Amino acid sequence: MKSLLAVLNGEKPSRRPVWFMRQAGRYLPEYRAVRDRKGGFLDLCYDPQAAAEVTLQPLRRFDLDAAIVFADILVVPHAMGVELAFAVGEGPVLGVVRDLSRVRALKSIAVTQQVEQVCDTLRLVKADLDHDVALIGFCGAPWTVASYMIEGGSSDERLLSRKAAAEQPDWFSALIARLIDESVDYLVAQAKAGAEVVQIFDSWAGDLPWDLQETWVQKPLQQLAERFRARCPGVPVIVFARGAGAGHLAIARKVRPNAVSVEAGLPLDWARENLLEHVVVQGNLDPVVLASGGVQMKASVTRILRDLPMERHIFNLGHGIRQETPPDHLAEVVRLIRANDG
Ligand code: 1CP
Repeated sequence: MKSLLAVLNGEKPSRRPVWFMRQAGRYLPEYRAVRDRKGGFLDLCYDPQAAAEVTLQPLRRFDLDAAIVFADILVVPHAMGVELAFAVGEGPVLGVVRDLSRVRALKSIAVTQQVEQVCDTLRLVKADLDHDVALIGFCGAPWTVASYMIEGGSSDERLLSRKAAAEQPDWFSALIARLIDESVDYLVAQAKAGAEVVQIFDSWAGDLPWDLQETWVQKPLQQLAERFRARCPGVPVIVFARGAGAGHLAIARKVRPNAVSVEAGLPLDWARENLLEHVVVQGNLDPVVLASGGVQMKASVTRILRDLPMERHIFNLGHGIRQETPPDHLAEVVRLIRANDG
């Protein structure tokens, strides 16, 4: 069985599975070449041939255990009818959703071209994948995706979103509910198109105080995961609630994913003692340490390998790869992991 699937199913893998969040992207010259040829990031996302090509690029360089479909968490709002553009050198720019009439105008993603194109990418990648590499589909979590819709793009503090979570106006609850519905359908579509695992990215989970995390992070994740599992039993779920800290334990218990992905700041001895009896742990090399390389990178990798057993761990980063990362550093990390497999 593929190592990633073995670990997620509670079985002993033949080696420690490893993949990297944002493993396809701008740190790879071959990615930049394809993106430039396609004219931009969104054109690349919605061109299944090109998206399949960049999905497979990191697999050609590194001995990895998973491919993650090349798309973005903002495909869901885009398919729901929200305007979306990626300005050169800047982050995403979205049409703002901040009242009930805008929430009511959101469409169902079921038959959109955007979703169809991501599914076509999955089918193309699946047909080309080595037999021991697993294919991951993904979506953003309701809280994180809502924050982009409320702010109209990236934002340092996400204050409008955090105020909405605190004040709980009708439109905010309605927006979260709509995102749960559409994200379930989106993940089911990806599983049907060949995704063998799905990951839910809640990159801004750590923005909220504890009681509001229960309401706007944990509960939506729980509903999303339960409804997905009911329709796709047997497809493992990984939840990345970045910055949840000790909250990863509540997520493990309530959301009951197969694995939780943890940020670089989470002590892995704590994770071993508290999380491993409930879930597999994924993570958590710091992306800045990966970009720096050298002695510290080696020390960090060695410590992660020591702290978590191979049959309950998926090696990954604490957040996505940074653009300035030399690809050689990933190759070295993979070598260190393989040398430890024994
Ligand atoms: O310039 C470029 O080529 C675009 C850079 C880029 C890439 C490579 C963006 C824009 N998205 C992606 C792909 C992507 N995004 C993937 C698939 C590729 C892979 O993992 O190999 C995935 C899983 C994502 C997920 C994603 N997009 C997240 C969650 C993970 C995280 O990093 O926290 C988020 C928050 C986004 C939004 C997004 N997409 C892109 C940008 C610049 C942003 C904003 C990020 C921010 O606000 O800080």
